[in-house]
Amino acid sequence: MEISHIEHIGIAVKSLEEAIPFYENVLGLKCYNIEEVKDQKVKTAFFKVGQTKIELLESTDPEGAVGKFIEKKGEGLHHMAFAVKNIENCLDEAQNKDVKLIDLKPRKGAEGLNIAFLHPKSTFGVLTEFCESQEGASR
Ligand code: CMX
Repeated sequence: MEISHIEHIGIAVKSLEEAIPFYENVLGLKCYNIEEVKDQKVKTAFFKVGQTKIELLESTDPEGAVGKFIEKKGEGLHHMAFAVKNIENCLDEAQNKDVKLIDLKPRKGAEGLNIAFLHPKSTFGVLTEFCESQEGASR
């Protein structure tokens, strides 16, 4: 498996509008993109920290993954995403090593990346995501 860096860290928040000023006015980061990912039932806001991004996640539906997470656990760290070269190979390898996959095949996530999640019950409690950029898509 070829992981190059942590692509982003996902943080569940109740309100982007309330959370963004902490990242901008206290940490001095700049929100460069706000995007709704309809099939994930979230609105996202992105900040860059070196090569890694912070992705704030606001739920748009209490029955979605982030809505349920906030209801159960409150705001906080939601997932960690690794940048990978070949996402299908990574999924095959994880599955062959008995890791439970949420997504058997990659799908489109925020910023047009190909993404797939591994189940937190087989990754020591951390919801884990693979992200493949367009450059990484060539086999
Ligand atoms: N991190 C760690 N554990 C988590 C978790 C998370 N983010 N989300 C849920 N869990 C745990 C719950 O605490 C629960 O544990 P217990 O059984 O010990 O109580 C268990 O997983 C099941 O949780 P649930 O609330 O019943 O939720 P579901 O099983 O319906 O769904 C999951 C859980 C991980 C499969 C689902 O959230 C999922 O498919 N996530 C991937 C997609 C996603 O998170 N999308 C939002 C972000 C999208 C983006 O970045 O664009």
